[in-house]
Amino acid sequence: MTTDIAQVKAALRAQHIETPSWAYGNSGTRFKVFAQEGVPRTPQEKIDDAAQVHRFTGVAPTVALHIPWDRVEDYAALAVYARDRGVRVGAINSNVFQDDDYMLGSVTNPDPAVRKKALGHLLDCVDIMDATGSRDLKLWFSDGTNYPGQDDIRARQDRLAEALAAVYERLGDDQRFLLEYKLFEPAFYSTDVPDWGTSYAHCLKLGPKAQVVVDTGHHAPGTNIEFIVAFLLREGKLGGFDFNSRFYADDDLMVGAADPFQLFRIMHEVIQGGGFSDEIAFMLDQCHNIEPKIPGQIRSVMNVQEATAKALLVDGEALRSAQRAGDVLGANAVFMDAYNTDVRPLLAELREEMGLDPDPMAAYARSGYFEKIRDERKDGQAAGWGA
Ligand code: LRH
Ligand code: MN
Repeated sequence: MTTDIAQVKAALRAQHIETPSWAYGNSGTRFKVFAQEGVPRTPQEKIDDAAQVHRFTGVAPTVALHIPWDRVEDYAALAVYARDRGVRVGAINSNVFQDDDYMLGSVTNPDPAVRKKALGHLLDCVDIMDATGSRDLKLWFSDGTNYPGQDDIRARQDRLAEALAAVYERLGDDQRFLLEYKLFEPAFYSTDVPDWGTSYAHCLKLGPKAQVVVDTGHHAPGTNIEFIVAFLLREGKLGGFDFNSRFYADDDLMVGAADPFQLFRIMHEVIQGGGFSDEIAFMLDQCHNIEPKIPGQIRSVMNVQEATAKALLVDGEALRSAQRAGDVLGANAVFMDAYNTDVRPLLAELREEMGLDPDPMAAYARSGYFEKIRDERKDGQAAGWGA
């Protein structure tokens, strides 16, 4: 049975990809941060740039904030500022990885005073969600150790569980937290939330407002990420994605750039698992260290659209009947036919039907927006990963 293109277009039109405020600021590695022209200096200017990505793609209506990188006096006013530019404030990202006190950990630190301080920040982030109307609090902990024996692995899990329970308690009925895991870095011996299983176990104990977020750059090489996605969806515990791609470690490159086939396989499991809904937050978490920021985000959104369109074109009936028949090559062929389909004409057509330019990259380049911000943002401190 051929796939209903109208249905595919309807799904793509309803897609919602969240861009991260920090992708518009300067970023780099421990070796160097290459500053770029026209980089935003304030959370408001980051929102202006995020609004451009939505203007040209039509599917990026929210922007995630990171606290304190996006600290403002009045978060409700910031939410209005965003709405006036056609976007909304999305997930609030906590940051307990840059303060001197967190050298030996934040919520897992041996020192109860440091744990109290870290928890205080997490609870402040929920206050911010109340002001911005955000549903999601994204929790990533850099907590871990560098040498065996440095601290008690079990005791650190007790401390983590205590903090998560306190945050869970504070969440409103329509709010949830997404617990992110990461194999390593900045800790190089043990990380307190190193893998999906640890995040899943903590979230399961707490309840429905605690979900797992899958950052596609946070796994050991060779990990079958789509298996994790399928499993968490089946458990009703997949809260969202931090999309990016990597060749080696947490490279935070453009999603789909390093491994477009993996992104397709992930989106296939999302669709198979009924995850193509607002219950799953599709967020980008990237750093454009050497490429222009706004075009980098537009290209990334297009990469997610292309992988999603290909996954929506999988002939489900043919696939299931080949699978039931044990027809290994047949099933794989159905899968690869969708992946090898050039969906760019379909997406260009869809953009035109949405009243958008079929080529968002060219349209942005022609818009003169970059030249405008380059001239406007000459003075002042460009935003980056510093508070
Ligand atoms: C950690 C991480 C986390 C964010 C940070 C910007 O590596 O993926 O999601 O807080 O990047
Ligand atoms: Mn992330």
